[in-house]
Amino acid sequence: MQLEFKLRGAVEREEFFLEYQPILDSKTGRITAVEALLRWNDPEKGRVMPDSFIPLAEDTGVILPLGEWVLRTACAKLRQWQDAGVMPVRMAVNISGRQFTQGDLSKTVEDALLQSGVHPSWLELELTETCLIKNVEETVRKLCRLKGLCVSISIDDFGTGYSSLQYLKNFPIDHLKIDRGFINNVCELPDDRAIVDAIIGIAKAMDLHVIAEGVETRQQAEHLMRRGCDEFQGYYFYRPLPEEKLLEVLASKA
Ligand code: G
Ligand code: G
Ligand code: MN
Ligand code: NA
Repeated sequence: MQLEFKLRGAVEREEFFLEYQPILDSKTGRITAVEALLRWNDPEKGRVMPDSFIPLAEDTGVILPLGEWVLRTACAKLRQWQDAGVMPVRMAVNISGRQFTQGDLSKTVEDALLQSGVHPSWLELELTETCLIKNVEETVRKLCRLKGLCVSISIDDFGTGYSSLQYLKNFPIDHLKIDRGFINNVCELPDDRAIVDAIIGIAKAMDLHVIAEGVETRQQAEHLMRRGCDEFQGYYFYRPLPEEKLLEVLASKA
């Protein structure tokens, strides 16, 4: 309760900020996207990571105004960078279950795009399997409305939820992000290697773009590239970066 109260106030006081983790094209090594990752600058405790407040924000509904702040800020930053002539990248934003099922997500996304003037094709929404599978018909309607805005849709942490192939076929999705739990030991464990191969195979068959998360070694990157993975994200390449650092990196690559 105490924390809930603090969290609500923190949204109003704008105590949050975003970090950005680059995502690279596996063939060219160019940065094609960044994932926006939320941090809370708590005046008492300092920097707080999302795992310690997102679950509570979800339970209490604070995630709705907070998620709106993330979308507005991510789009505003994209616009600012584009105006400054920074190398263009997609911006991937994490959407929590409650934002998708309960909030009017397409309205929030549309407003953030209109306010910033960013072209929708630069915005990518990361949804999890668990949030999509709750009410499949409603999900298809919601996804179609979002796709109508021309944003792209990813399934985040793929492989950890229900992974129903039926819905993959019916949902208008653009990217699959393979959960980092499978990438961790992809070079050592035959089971994990087989799972990753299967996910890449399914994605190719359905014309989806595949992103490997949590790539931590060169061996993993080389293996995944040989298997046809399209994009990489992970500590081997970049950790989540503060805005300043990201802009330096993008400037050095342009
Ligand atoms: O940044 P870090 O790896 O600590 O993120 C931990 C978790 O928090 C991840 O599962 C990530 O998806 C989630 N997360 C990070 N930023 C956001 C956000 O803006 N909104 C939501 N809903 N989840 C986020
Ligand atoms: O659930 P989601 O995929 O949104 O989680 C993103 C989280 O994964 C971020 O908190 C980010 O810090 C973390 N992350 C990104 N790359 C790596 C990596 O290579 N290794 C590990 N352990 N975590 C990573
Ligand atoms: Mn994510
Ligand atoms: Na993920």
